[in-house]
Amino acid sequence: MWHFILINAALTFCALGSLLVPFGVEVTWQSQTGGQDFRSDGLQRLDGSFQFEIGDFKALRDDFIPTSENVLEWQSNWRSFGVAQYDETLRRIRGRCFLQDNAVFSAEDSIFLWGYNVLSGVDAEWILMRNTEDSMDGIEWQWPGVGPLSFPVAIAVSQVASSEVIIGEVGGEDFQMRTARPFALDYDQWVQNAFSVSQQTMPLIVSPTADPDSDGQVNIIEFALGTNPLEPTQGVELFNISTGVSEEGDQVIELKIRRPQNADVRLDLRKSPDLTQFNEEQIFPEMVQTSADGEWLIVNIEVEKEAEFYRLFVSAN
Ligand SMILES: [Ca+2]
Repeated sequence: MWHFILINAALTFCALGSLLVPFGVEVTWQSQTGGQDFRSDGLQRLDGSFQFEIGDFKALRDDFIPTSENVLEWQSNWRSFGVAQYDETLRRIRGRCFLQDNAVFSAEDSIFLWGYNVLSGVDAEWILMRNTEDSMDGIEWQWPGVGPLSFPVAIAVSQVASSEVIIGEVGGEDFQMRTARPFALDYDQWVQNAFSVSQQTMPLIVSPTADPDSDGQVNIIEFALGTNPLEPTQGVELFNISTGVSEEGDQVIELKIRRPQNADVRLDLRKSPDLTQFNEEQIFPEMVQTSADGEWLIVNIEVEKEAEFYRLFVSAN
């Protein structure tokens, strides 16, 4: 058992920080070993594809409140202090972060623990915990107010080492957490989030083929990319094409299509001999490539003729 003594402990390691480490403090954050930690189905245990970040949502502004309905906006507002991979052997997370001061642990500020799996886009899941200010004993950490699941989890600074943040279950002995599936927006929901009420009545602004910010990306593509349809976006493309050579020495064209993460959108790649007729058969990607700028679906096309045409259909599901 431990007690929630976050505020006192925060004061303690503030003093430690100023005495021992003049320019900052290292904070260890971890959950208890042997946690009962499950994916959203409540059956599969968390595995090493999950990573957790400790941080806050103040990258862009001070008053952003994450909910399950604005998941699309989390990344751009997120300020990460540290990352840790879930240890599936010990069934815990444990990370260290180095902070210039411990103000983020004060009662006035909310820091968050954000977990998500990094391997699969369609099967992506997340969990988000934050501190609340309504406990007399300290700051408890709970799910955001709006969420598909309500599993209370708590976080506290350990009494043993004042620079250690422990995550545990409220009112129970075993730590337990369970992830949620991401909120995949459909087109109408995206329109409601992206445009003002008056704009939503104007088809020239909100239709899937409109391009109100004149950046060349129509709304359905902005939806698939998760970009802002009212601010021109540079350098984020739905697909790109490059040439290469296959293992057999043949010339190939590599088509990379960005995999939509949180948009309920359908992508169909079709081949055409003349840009008039398009084959019924959909071309499926051969692999998924994960890189720093996201996940890409890869299609390798062998060059058989002087010219071949392909068209990528993007439609709302
Ligand atoms: Ca646009």
